[in-house]
Order: sequence, then C-alpha cells, then structure tokens
Amino acid sequence: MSGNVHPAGAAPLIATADRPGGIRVITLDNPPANAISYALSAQLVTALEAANADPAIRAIVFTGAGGRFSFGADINDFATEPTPETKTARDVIAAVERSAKTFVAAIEGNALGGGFELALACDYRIGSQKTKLGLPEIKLGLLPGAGGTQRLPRLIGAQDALQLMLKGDTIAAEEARNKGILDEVVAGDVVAAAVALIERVGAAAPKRRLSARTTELGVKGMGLFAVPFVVAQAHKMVPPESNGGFAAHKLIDAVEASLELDFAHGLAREFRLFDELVRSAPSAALQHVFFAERQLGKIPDLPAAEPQEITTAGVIGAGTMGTGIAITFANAGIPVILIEPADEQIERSKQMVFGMFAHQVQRGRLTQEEAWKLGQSISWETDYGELAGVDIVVEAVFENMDVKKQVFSRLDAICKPQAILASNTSTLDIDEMAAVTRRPDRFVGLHFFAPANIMKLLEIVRGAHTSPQTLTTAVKLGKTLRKVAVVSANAFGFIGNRMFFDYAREAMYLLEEGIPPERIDRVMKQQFGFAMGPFATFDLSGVDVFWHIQQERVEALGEKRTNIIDRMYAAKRWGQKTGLGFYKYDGPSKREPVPDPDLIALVAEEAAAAGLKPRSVSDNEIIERLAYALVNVGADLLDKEIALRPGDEDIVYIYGYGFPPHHGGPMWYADEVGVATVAGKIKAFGWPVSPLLERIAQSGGTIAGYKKEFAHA
Ligand code: T1G
Repeated sequence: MSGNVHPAGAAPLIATADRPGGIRVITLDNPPANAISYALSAQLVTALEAANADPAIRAIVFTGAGGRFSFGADINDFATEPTPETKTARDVIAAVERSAKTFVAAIEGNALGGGFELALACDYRIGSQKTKLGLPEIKLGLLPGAGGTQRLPRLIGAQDALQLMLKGDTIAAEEARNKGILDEVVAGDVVAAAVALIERVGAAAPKRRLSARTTELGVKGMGLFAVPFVVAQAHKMVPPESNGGFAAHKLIDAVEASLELDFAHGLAREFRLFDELVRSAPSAALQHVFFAERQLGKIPDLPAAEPQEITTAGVIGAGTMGTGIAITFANAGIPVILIEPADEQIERSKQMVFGMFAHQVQRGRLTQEEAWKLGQSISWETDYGELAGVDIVVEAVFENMDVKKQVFSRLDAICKPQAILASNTSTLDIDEMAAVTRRPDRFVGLHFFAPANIMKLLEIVRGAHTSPQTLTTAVKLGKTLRKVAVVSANAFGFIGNRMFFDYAREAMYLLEEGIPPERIDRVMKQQFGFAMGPFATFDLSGVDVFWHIQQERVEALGEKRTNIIDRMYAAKRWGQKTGLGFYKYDGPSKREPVPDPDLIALVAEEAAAAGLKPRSVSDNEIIERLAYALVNVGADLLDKEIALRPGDEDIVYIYGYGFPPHHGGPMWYADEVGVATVAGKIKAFGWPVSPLLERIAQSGGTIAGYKKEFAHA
C-alpha cells in the first residue's frame, strides 16, 4: 500500500510506502520543520493503527522529507490547549510503544525534541553524516515531554542525558554512534540502510525498547546509592527557579524519576512536569523569543530585491571594534582588508587576531591549519586604494561625525560603484554621512556590539535612501555573519542605545537617591535575571564612552541632574579599563568589582549639591523603574516606526544588553505585568507616558498585539 492516510480534506502531512518483506516506510512531510503538530500526530496515529492491524507489515521505518527528520513538536500548537481528542507526539510514541512491529528511525538531518523522542521510541536508529540529534526543549522553558527524559537516560546514563538536556545542545552523528544512540551512520540513503538492517536482523529479532531497560547513573565509581547526592549537586548547578531555572529544576526531577521509578511512573512524572511548564510564564516568554527571532528578517513593505553577493570586505579602523568586525567577516569565510594608518595600532590588531585564533586552537574549536587559513584571510593596509574592488566597506573609526564624513567621501571616490558603504556608528545620523557620498542608496548602518566577534546582535540601520537591494543584502549578510540582525530606522541611538539611555538615566537617578551601585546591580542580576547590572555594564563598556554619549544625549534629550559622570570622567574613573569606575577593580584579574566608598562619597556630594535627599527604595521599585524605562521608550520607538515590531526590541535587549530571556524582553515583560499596570507605575514615577502605551492601556490590549496601523493613530 502506498499513498496517504489522512482525513478527507486535511493536508497530507505524512506519506507511507511499502517495501518488499512487509516493511512500511512512513515519511513525515510537514515543511519547513516536519514539526510533529497535532494534525500530523493524528495522521501518524491513524497510519500506525493501520500498520499494527496489518499482519503483512512486520516493520516500520520513520523518516523525514526535505533532508530533515523533524524539529520536534510544533511550537505553534503550545498556544492552543489540547482537547481530549487531540493527538500529540505522546500519542504517536504510545502507539509505537504498544506495537509488536519492529521500528527503525532513518534520520537524515536534524532530529530534535519530539522528533528525537520518536526515534528513541524505535528499536533501531540510523543516521547519516549530516544527522544532528538533540532535546533543546529547555531553550523554550520546557523539558522533553514525550518520553525523552525517561528513554535517553536509559540509553546513555542519567548523567550524560541530563547534561545534554540541560544545555539543549545537539550532538553530531559520530558522537551519537560512539554513545550508542545511533546504531549505524551511513554515507548513502538512510531509508535503504534501514530496510537493509531490518532484512539483516529479521522481524523476529527481539525488540530493543528503551522502556524495558533501567537507568544507570553513569557517574564513574558511583552506584544508584549516590543518586540523592548527584541530584542535589545538579540542583545547585542551575539558576534558582525564580531566576530562569524554572525548567531546569523540573528537568532534574524528571531524570531523577528515571532513576527511581519504573518506566510508566517515570513517564507520568515527566508528563506532569511538562504540563506545568508549557503553561508557565517563562516558557511563554521563551516561545515568544523563538518566533520573534524568526520574524527579524521579514521587513514589511520592503519591495522584493535580489541581494548582492558579498565575497570581499573592507574595514576602516583597526581598533578593538574594527578588528572584531574583521574577525567576524573572516569567520564567515569572507576575506577582509583592514585599513589603519597607525603602525602600533596595526600591531595591536594583529596580536588580537592571532591571539584569538590561537585561543580557538587551544580550545580545540579550530585546527592549526584552519586558524592559519583564517589568519591569512585578514590583511592590514594603510592605503584606501586597496579597497577599490571590495563588495562592502564597514567604517569603525572614532565616534565623531566630521571624521566619519571624511572617511566616506574618500571611500566614495575609491570604491567600485556597486560597493556598499556601511557605518558601525552606535548613535550618529547615517543619512548625514550618506549625504557626503554619491551612493546614499548603497549606504546602511551596521552597528556591531562589543566584542564584535562574540556578541550575536547586529543593528541594521535603514537610511532614508537605503535601497531595498542594499537592505536585503544587509539582512542576508547578517545571517552569513551568524548574527541576530535587527532592522532599525535611522534615529538617535537607533533601538538598543536609545532605550539604554533611559535605563541608564534611571540607574543614575537611583544612585543619586542614595542607592549604592552594588545593590542596584544585585537586584537586576540576581532577582530579575539580567546578565549584568547597569553599573557593572557602565564600567565594562567604559564610563568615558558613557560620558561622550551623555554629552550627546543631554544635547539631544536633556535630563542631567548631577555632575557625577563629569567628575568621574575628569578623575579617569573610566571603569575596568582604568581599574576604577563605579567600582574598584581588585584581584589578580583586576576584574573583580569591589564597592568603593570614595565613589559613594562623590555621589553624596553631588546629590547634596543638587538638593537631592536620600530615599529608601524597595527592590521592586528598582526593577520597575529600570525595566519600565525600557518599555516606555520601546513603545515610543514603535510609535515612531523606528522599530518594526515589539519582538524586535525584545531580541535587541536579550542579545545585546543581557535582558533575561525568561522574561521575553522588555516589551513582552510589560505584557506579562500588564500594560495598564506599567503605564500606571510610569505615571506614578512622574515620567511622560508614551502615547502608544497609553492607547494600549486604555484599549485593554497588549503590546504583543501591536500592529503598525495602531502607530500614532
Ligand atoms: N515548531 C514549529 N515551527 C518550527 C519548529 C518547531 N519545532 N522548528 C522550526 N520551525 C520553523 C521556524 O519557525 C521557521 O519558520 C522554519 O521552521 C525554519 O526554521 C514533545 C515539546 C532546528 C536549529 O526547539 O531550533 O518537541 O520563519 O528558521 O535557522 O518534547 O529551527 O520559515 O516561517 O529556525 O535552520 C523542540 C526548534 C520543540 C527546535 C533550525 N524543538 N527549531 O534552524 O531554521 S518542543 C526545538 C530550531 C518539543 C517535545 C517538545 C531551529 C533549528 P519560518 P529556522 P534554522
């Protein structure tokens, strides 16, 4: 029998085909991810019931269409509460588990989440060189909820299984074979190999169901008596439930169940824990982040345009940023010419590059030869003429408009007409720069975040004349450079820094009200979940940078109450780079922030001079003032169409500023709290409420529901 078993009218999401010897091949065919949606699960259950009832069928092979097995359960489905009739991946796997047939998973490409769990329910698993396996549910604030927490520990031991699921990483074919997860890794057709295996082992071969096994702890020299100790250690290693560890602790509980309970009871425990997570706020936030990230490249109203090929690049300025950008191009396989007039700066840049590649070799991430090739793809020159043939040039010189204009008028004269010119400015007006060239349509902002070769975030700044082709090319380049690229309109500070200004303003105000920096940082980091508190961040990026931006901000926005930053700037309290900032930096690495009474004294003096009295402020108020400052500006940036979607702003803050992903980003967080509550608090803090926020609050709507036509209505 071949063809499809699906209710009349429903799109076929699987295909079945019979091979000689009673072998039925079932192909998951639900592009783009072969996601095991409720609809696909229903079709799979029907197909399995048909196969189970057919005595001529002795074995079943699962595979996926389009060079991928399955990326797991359909994340879109989590938004809809399943009914008792709804079929899910669990029902599919239960149908496999109770079947007497032999099952083989023929895995091409990725088998993730529920896709991997389906493979784990099979008797045999065959992969190809391109196979990748993983249970990344933790990245969605979930745990594997279709048997993965019970079957994987039985296959590779609790310790290894737990580590794999806690990280949510994938493992490649060879490692999976070495661990006994894959029975075979073949060069050719995985389905053919699966059929050959069935013919070899024969239908009468004993089933190899993992449910029939028990779980080993998998820790050398430790037997099951050590379970409580190992489990307690595991709980200590993950963040607290209230601060991003919600899913991790439940995952450890589920794996503990695989060690202490029989399969059926362990499975029930897993299902219960999963169901608690799938309705939780942290998971909803992380699901939002998943889809927000995939929306980034979709630019509404952008006429279709063919992206230009970017095969060579140039970077102006071999400072820390310029060199980091050059490394990013090299890592993406694009040879790059770094233009730098100063010899000692070229030396420093070469040390940074070769030091970084040597470190990658030490860490086993690169072979010596790969590092050598990468090093060769970066060249240092002093003459702009070397850039005549490159496809794109990124300017990364000192943050001064006049200097940048000189650079671009020289580039415009030298570079080939179709070359794209880009500025790495973090705040300045790119239209003003583009205006000194004859190619404003081929001008765009590419704002990298320090360190440029590490930070995933890239802000693509669309100028008034940036052409659809240039913008499309920049978005594609963002993917090529393995960045998370967010498009911003051209405005002071774009998205990230513009929102950061108000966040920084509130942090400074709290400091002036007598709240020490270490308390503010502790609350934002340990209670709310930021990767780093505001003052540690100021010290890392440099108080001198902050002083320059403050000069421009005060000019553009006003709002300075004290001379704290001016005095710190004058006193060379520039943060980690001078060993003194909002903290003192002691210890061997000179990176340990230590509270500094002199800083507190300086602040108290300035506050008194400004007539400010110390106030007692709760931890909650600290969180509210800093988080809502981001929300209020974020709403304005949507209203002015500088940001395309609230999800874009969330991604900027999660990837660029360490906002806790389990709160979904500032705009999602405002919905978590309730827009009316946030707007009310902002009013209470005495700030002008963003008109968009006011409108959403009055309409009882959500920011997530924001649509462009709602802007400046
Ligand atoms: N559900 C729905 N859509 C999905 C999907 C999924 N699981 N995975 C991908 N897509 C869509 C994605 O939105 C995009 O759509 C397109 O596929 C291509 O994806 C019971 C409960 C595998 C690393 O967490 O991490 O199983 O934007 O752009 O960059 O225990 O996709 O084109 O319209 O990301 O090559 C667990 C999620 C689910 C894996 C490939 N699975 N996917 O990245 O392509 S929970 C995951 C990924 C689960 C069970 C539990 C990535 C990828 P569009 P893409 P990519």
